[in-house]
Order: sequence, then structure tokens, then C-alpha cells
Amino acid sequence: MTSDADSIKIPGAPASEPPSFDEPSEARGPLPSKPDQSGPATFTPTGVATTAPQDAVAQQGERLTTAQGLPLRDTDHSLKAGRRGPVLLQDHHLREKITHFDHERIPERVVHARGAAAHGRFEANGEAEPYTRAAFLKAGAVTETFVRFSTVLGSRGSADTVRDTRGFATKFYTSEGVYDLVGNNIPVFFIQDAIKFPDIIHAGKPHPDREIPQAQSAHDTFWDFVSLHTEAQHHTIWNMSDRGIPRSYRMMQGFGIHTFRLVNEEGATTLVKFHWRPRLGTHAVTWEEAQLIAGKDPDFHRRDLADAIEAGAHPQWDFGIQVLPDTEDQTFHGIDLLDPTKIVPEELAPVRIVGTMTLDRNPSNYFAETEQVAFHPGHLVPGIDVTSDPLLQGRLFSYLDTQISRLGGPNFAQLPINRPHAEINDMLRDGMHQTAVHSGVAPYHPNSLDGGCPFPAMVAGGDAFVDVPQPIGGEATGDIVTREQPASFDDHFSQARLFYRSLMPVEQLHIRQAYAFELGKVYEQAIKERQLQCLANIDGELCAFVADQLGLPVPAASEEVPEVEPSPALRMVTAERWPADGRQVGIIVDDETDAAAVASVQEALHAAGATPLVIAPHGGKLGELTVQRSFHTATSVELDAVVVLAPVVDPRVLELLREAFRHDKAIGFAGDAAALLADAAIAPTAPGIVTGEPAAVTAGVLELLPSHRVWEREEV
Ligand code: HDE
Repeated sequence: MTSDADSIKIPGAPASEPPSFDEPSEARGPLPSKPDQSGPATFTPTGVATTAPQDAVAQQGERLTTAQGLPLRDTDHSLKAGRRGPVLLQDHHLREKITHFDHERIPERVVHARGAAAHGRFEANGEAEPYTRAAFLKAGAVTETFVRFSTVLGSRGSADTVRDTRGFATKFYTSEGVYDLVGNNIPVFFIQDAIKFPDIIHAGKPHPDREIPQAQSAHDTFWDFVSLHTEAQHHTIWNMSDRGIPRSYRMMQGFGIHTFRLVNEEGATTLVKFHWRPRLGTHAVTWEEAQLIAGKDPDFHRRDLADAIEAGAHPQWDFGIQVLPDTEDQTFHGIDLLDPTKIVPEELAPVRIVGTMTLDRNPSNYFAETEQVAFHPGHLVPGIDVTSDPLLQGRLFSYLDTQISRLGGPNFAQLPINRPHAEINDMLRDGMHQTAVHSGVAPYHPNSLDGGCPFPAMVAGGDAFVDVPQPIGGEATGDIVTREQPASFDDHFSQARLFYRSLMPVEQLHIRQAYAFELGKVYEQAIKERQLQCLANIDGELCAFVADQLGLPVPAASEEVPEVEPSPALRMVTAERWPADGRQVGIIVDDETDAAAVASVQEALHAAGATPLVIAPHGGKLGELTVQRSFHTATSVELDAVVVLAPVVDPRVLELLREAFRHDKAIGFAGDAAALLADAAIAPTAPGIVTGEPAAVTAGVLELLPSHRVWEREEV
């Protein structure tokens, strides 16, 4: 077979062919067609499976075509002036293919660039009905959702396990339009006013001269900002806690942060704080693990979420509200509800569960779904409204603006992932990337040409979004334009103290170590000293530890910070036991290990919901046994616990065991594998070490797994 290029004759070209090295290469045949060309299955609000709208389908038929549908014979060879000649400008397929490729990237999000997402469903239990008329919160309502988790500071290619806040953004495709709850895994924010957002982000992002460090807060500009803008101290101490290094997206709480306003059928209003509670508990990796994972598996959280969903371990979160009275001063027990650097302790206002979300389907295309999803706190539904929190007010402007620049125009709501599942009848027309073919001649209201349609709810009837009438600015400042903020916003330390003093000793230890590490990376002496001053205002013992690590004197507190009543609800380390769903347990074997013993360990782990990984001297098979990791590819940091079935004196295995021990993981040594304890320098009597026969060892490890870590190993 000859290629098309053979028939091209260039005037003046030598008549004879150049010496042939090879036969000309052939066009590839078509790949087998996809078994199913339909859009991804989704759920309707009633829970009935359906398919995404037809125009979400990207590829049809078997044949390779251009974007215009022209069938192609060859996509592997450019059109050339002779087999060894230059490529011709007339190759329209080459130009279309390369031009499209050149434009494959869109601007990454300025913050929250790195993310992972999943589809799911939300089911309401009706407990919110007294407070809101939102249809998706009515008893039994089932609503499709799409959730995107993210880190804040890093670029799209940065590591998942860096110390940072995590985004937790949920899109509810409700029967009344899209509702977006764009939250984080930490219940407070760095700043009180949106006008400072560019400043805190400039400070957190890499330094503008060298563009380092990537995805880190351990650098001068970050600590410069938070020590100067002391309102950031509360969020910063949460970042320094283990909340800043989650074990998994599946094991994170989520918070709406701002106070929102609910409106019920009668028009009565209530202030609320939104909470997501993971059914798997809230857990973290250790700081050393976080750093190791950033090198060994930078996609750790992304992989964990996708693997768990694919394996059928569908993560669930209960959705809750703290119900707060909508009083004129908008405070609760002295806490200013418009200040996003403050929490309301759950001991003062319990979280009432109003529904549950299950994530049960991975995206089928990262770009189309996870990258192009566009959240906006202004995507509201009847029954949920905003408050005058100055941070939220700025966000109401920012998100629409960012989507226009990121997604190239005002029609981003037409992208399949952003498209409402409710009817749309807007009067928005034209613009970049318009994909709707609007009919009618009168996109204005009222009109007498298109039958008057569309009709506002006051004409058509039915529920609609109605802004809650609110006094502006409060009594004192209602009649003047001002850049002032309430005096209550000046308390920057009491809740940072509340957080620190509420935690368990091991959690406090990790906070002290995190500050020592991060400030240890700061070059400017004045910044370290200023931050120590802030720590002195939060807690003397915390400040003394960090000062000692930095080799600096301990400053005295500069402010009178009120004493606080601890809030045990803030702890991650509790006596509670959590499901082992999707937890990975390594089983270390060698060529001699009895396959039946391995099978029974695997079975027991599977039965508990955990994922066993057989770790052997080499990959492939070990007799009948399928090996998941070799000693070469296995790493302690992807395991939540280890069962050792063979006395393997391999340095890589011994290192794995030492690390697992250091990271407070349960380890079981079956039979003569216990000989490894001495080689790995682990005391047989250390907490969380189980020895005995394989069945008993597995049972012992499974008994420890629901506590997440063997905390007793840490010397506090
Ligand atoms: Fe965002 N934020 N933000 N933010 N934010 C964005 O929107 C912004 C804030 C949050 O997975 C951007 O689409 C301003 C608080 C999440 O797609 C941008 C302010 C909270 C995500 C933006 C804040 C968040 C974003 C960047 C201060 C927790 C990722 C790309 C007033 C309640 C959503 C984009 C996703 C993303 C602006 C503060 C959460 C630029 C101006 C507070 C989870 O519009």
C-alpha cells in the first residue's frame, strides 16, 4: 500500500524516488468501537436512572472524523512533498488537529486549581423543613450532586498531601435550579472582608521572583501576612493542626463557613451554619507521611477517592445545620455571626442532620467535568439566602467573574456539568460559545409577540426566589457609607485559643510541631518574632515550645485574651470507632507463605470492608496468589495497617515496617514473622503490635483499624 504522498509531484523535483529505507508506513485501521456511545448514566431527582442530555455525547459512530464529521483515512502521517520532503500547509487535518491541541488547556483556577470530583446523590430527611422551603431539603427528596474537592494554593500539577485548607464544593442539581455550597474543610477563613482576598492569596502563592515554594505555606510571605493581619490566626491554627493534612477526601468534614439565611414557607427566617460530616470520621495522615506521599504518590487523594468509588465503597456525608436565631444584632452568645473567622461551638448550637449525600460515580472525563465545573455561592434556590458577611458579599461578585475568564464567556452554564436539571427559560442570548438554538423573537419581558413568555412567578404562579427584605448596615451605621467594620471583628485570638485548648494532647503536639516546622522555614527574623507574639496571645505553652525550636526568646502576651470554655466537638482524636471502608492493609508474604493462610486473611479483611494488598518479593503471581505490590513498589504510606505473614529480612520490608510503626499504624506479625520485630527495632509489647496465628493477628489488626491510629505510641 502506498500513501497519498506518493501521488504528489512537485515541479522541479527529481523524477526518480530517493533511495527507499523502508516500505512507506500504513494508516492504522479503526480501533474497536466503544460498546456504548451514550452519555453517562445519571439519577433524576426522583432517583430514577436516566442518561445525560444527548448533546453531552462526544463521540458517535465507528469512523474517525475531523471536527466537521469528515471521515479520515490516515491520522498518523502529515501531508508531505514527497516521502522525505517538507510538510504542506494545505494539510487541513494536521492543522485542525494541532490547533485544537494548542488550545487544549484553559486557565487553571487562580485558587483551588488542583482538585478531584465525584457524582452522587443527596437525600433529605425533612428535618430542615421548619426552617426552609428549599425543595431539595423536603423529606424524601433525592437530588443529584457533583462534588469537587481541592487544595487551595497549589497549581494543577501539585501534590495532594501538602499542608493546606481543602475545598469542598457541592453542586446540587435541584428541581428549582442549581444550588452551590462552595465550602472548605475548615470552618473559618483567613480574612473577614473579601477585599483582602487577593492579598492573602498573593502571600500564600509562590514568591513572585523565583516562583517557589509550590503549594506550601512554609515561607516568608505567608507568615508575613498572617502575622500582620492577625484575624488570620484562627484559620492558621486549623491549618497547622492535622486538619491541614487529611488522610482522604472521604474523611474530611465540610463547612459552609459563612452564616446563611434560611426562609420557610411562611417567610420566617433563621440563620444557619452548614456542616458536612463524613460517615468514615475525620482523619489525617502524619506530617512525615504527608511529605513522603508528596513524592511517592502525589495523586494520593485523587486516587483514593476514585479507587474507593470504583470498589463500591461509596463515601457518605451527613449534612447538618446549626440553627441560630435571626436577631437584629446577628450575634449568638456574643459571637458575631457575620464574622467568618468565628465558629459557633457545637456545644452552644448542636448540628442537626437534615440529609445524607452519597458519592457513587466517578467522572468519566476529568476535563469536561472536574475542570469545567463552575461553582458560585450566588447559585441559590428559594428558601436559602445570603447574609451581609463581607467575605460572602465579595464572593458573590468574584465567582461569576472568574468563570467568565476561565471558561471563556458567559455561557458556561450550558456546559454539560454545569447545566441545571431544572427547566431553563432565561432571556440571556448569544455570547461566546452559545450552544443553545433559541427560538422566538422576543427575549424581553413583558412582550406581546412570543405569547408573553417567559412569565415571572408573580404572573405564572409557583415558588420563586425572593430576596429577604433586610435593614441595611444595622442601626448604628445604616445611614452612612463606610469602610469600617464592627468592633466585634477585632477579637482575633479568643477562638484560636478555643481551638487549641479544646484538642487532645496528641493533636496539640502536632500543632506545636507544625508551627515549629513552618516557621523554621522562614528566613526573616522579624516575621518569626511577630508570629511568636501571636502565639503568646493564643497559648503560652504553645508559644514556648515553638520559640524553643526556633531558638528565640519567648515573648509575653500583648493582649488580654478572654478565657474560653473548651469545645470537645472540635477534636479529631476521640474514642469513636469508624468503618474500615476502603482502608488498605498490606499482607507481606514470601515464596514459602501458605496460599490458604493468605486467602483467609484477605477474606477477613474484605469482610470488614478493607482492601487487602498482597506484597511479595516480585510482581505477577506467587503460586495461585495474585501479587498487588512487590517489595520494590510497596510503600508504607499507602497502607493503613500491615499483616506480616513471613519472616522476610529484606531491607525494603524492614523500612516499611519501621515507617508504619512510626506513623502509628497497627501491625500484626503472624507465627515466625514475629522474628522481624527485633530486625525492625519494634518492641513486641509496643501498643498496636499484634502477634499470634494468622487469624488472630488479622482479627487483632481489624480491632485496631476503626480507631484510625495507635495514638498511645506518640510521646506527648
Ligand atoms: Fe473561593 N474562589 N474565594 N473561597 N473557593 C474560587 O472560583 C474567592 C472563599 C472555594 O472546586 C475561585 O471557580 C474570593 C471561602 C472553593 O471549583 C474564585 C474569596 C471559601 C473553591 C474564588 C473566596 C472558598 C473556590 C477560583 C474571598 C470557603 C473551588 C476558581 C471573598 C467557604 C471551587 C473558581 C471548585 C474557588 C474567589 C473565599 C471556597 C477566584 C474572592 C471563604 C471550595 O472565584
